[in-house]
Amino acid sequence: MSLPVNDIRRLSDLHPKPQDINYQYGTAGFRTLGKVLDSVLFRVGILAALRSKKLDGKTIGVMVTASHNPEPDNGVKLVDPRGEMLESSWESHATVLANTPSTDEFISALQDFVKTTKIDISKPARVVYARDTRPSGPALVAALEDGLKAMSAEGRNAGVTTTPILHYLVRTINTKGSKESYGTDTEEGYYTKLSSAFNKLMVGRPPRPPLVIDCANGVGALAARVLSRYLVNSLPVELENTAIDTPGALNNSCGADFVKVNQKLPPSLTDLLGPCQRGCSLDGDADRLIYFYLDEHRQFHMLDGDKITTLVASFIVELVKTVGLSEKLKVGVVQTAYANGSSTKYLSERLPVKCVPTGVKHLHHAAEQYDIGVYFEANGHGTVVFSQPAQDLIFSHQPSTPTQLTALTHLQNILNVINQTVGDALSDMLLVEVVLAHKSYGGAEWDSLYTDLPNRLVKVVVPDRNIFKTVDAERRLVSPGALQNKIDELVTKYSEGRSFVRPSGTEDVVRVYAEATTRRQTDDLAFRVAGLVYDEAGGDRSQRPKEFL
Ligand code: G16
Repeated sequence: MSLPVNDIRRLSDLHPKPQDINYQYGTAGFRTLGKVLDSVLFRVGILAALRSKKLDGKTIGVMVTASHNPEPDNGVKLVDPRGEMLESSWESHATVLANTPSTDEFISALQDFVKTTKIDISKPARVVYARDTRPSGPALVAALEDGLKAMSAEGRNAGVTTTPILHYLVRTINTKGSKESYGTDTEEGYYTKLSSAFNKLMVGRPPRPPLVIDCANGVGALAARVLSRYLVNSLPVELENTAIDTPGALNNSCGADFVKVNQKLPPSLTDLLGPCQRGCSLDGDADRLIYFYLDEHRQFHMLDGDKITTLVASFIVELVKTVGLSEKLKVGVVQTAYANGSSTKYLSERLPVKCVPTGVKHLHHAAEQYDIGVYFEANGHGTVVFSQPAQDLIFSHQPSTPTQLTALTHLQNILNVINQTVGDALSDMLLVEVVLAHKSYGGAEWDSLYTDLPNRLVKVVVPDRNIFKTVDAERRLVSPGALQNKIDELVTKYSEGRSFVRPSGTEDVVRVYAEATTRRQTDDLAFRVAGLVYDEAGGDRSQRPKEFL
């Protein structure tokens, strides 16, 4: 059987590739202005069908979202059968196919691809897809559906939902009826699984003040509203920034990325959050989570992905120890270069810690090397993964004392609160709330586990970010030229100074990270490095941002 070339040609002509754009499957799939993604979505539909055929008809996921990016952006990423990110070797195929200039060249590239990758076209193709609330979403989904139609793939439209729910659906569809079943393959199955485990974990815990959830005016607002109905007495919540139909509101002065980058409260929450009340921000597709609280002086404190790692990993280690399984279940942590130096120091003194390049796919795979792997990027994107033997042990172990039995039951319920497929803001929020309730912590107690070094993230717009090449888990630059030496020299002048530079995989910018012992020194270091980056990349002198030193 060969490719349905006539159908592909007919439909591909309806989705021509713009001549002047070079697409790239980056950190989290294709991501750029929504209005130039039509041909990409059509081609991704075909690629998803081929991926399914290659994997013997397993269901592949497609999520249409640009997550934390501004509203005019959109994007698309593929999800592999266990709910994890697309296998990295296929990313370059995706880039090649997205960039073939004409329908004829696209078809010929597809034929080569099918041959070299040995795809059996006679196999079935199954794809489940969803989108976030962006205005460009419906047209892009229609283009994706044309791609599926061209391949006669079986498509399941999961509608408007969060990225983590789409990942959950992929895993549950593919494990249905097997002994590795991950739950019921519906949204209701997702809410029921998470909330029933959460509700059990909260039995007997004292009532807590309401949690304010900043929904970034995105799809998380819909999901948080549904979830809250399942949490009637266990977690009172107040949903804010829920304007999903207001043009321009998505991620605008709100959401996890806004809070992390600006290190301040979304202005819309200023009058809402009381002293010592905790709140959290989701991002545009609800796969990132950042917590915060105001102290008694109404001073803002942020609790980011590093703080979540510390809280969650310490609690899991404690439970494993109480159950008596410390020798059999090794807990480890995965971070990226963005992790605050203080968090890495705190964690490394207690647990194995690995550093990998940015991107959940890298963290997820590294975390799978542990029995229990806790991974969070500082930006609040992460989860906990349990190996299959670890899960089997947790559900078959026979405890010897009532204390062990209680801890084991908690561990089992925690496993069900966690969405192991990918970072999930709502699941992570429930997990954090469980730990806070069990430890009787408020924001201040949690925050006091270690003190963050002041840090600063700066975006630098350059003519071509692709000239920036990194090594050593993105901690060092090898290109352009002598830039790394200049950064090294600068960093030595700051107490506990650290800085690195890397091209973003989701935005057309270069990112600069810096930390040092004081806020003033940190900002000075960050803006000096940003200035070096701007000049080295040939940025226009007349447009040079005035804060760059
Ligand atoms: C995506 C990835 C994250 C990554 C982030 C920023 O998040 O899934 O792993 O940290 O982009 O990546 P970069 O610095 O390369 O732009 P999201 O929430 O936007 O999907």
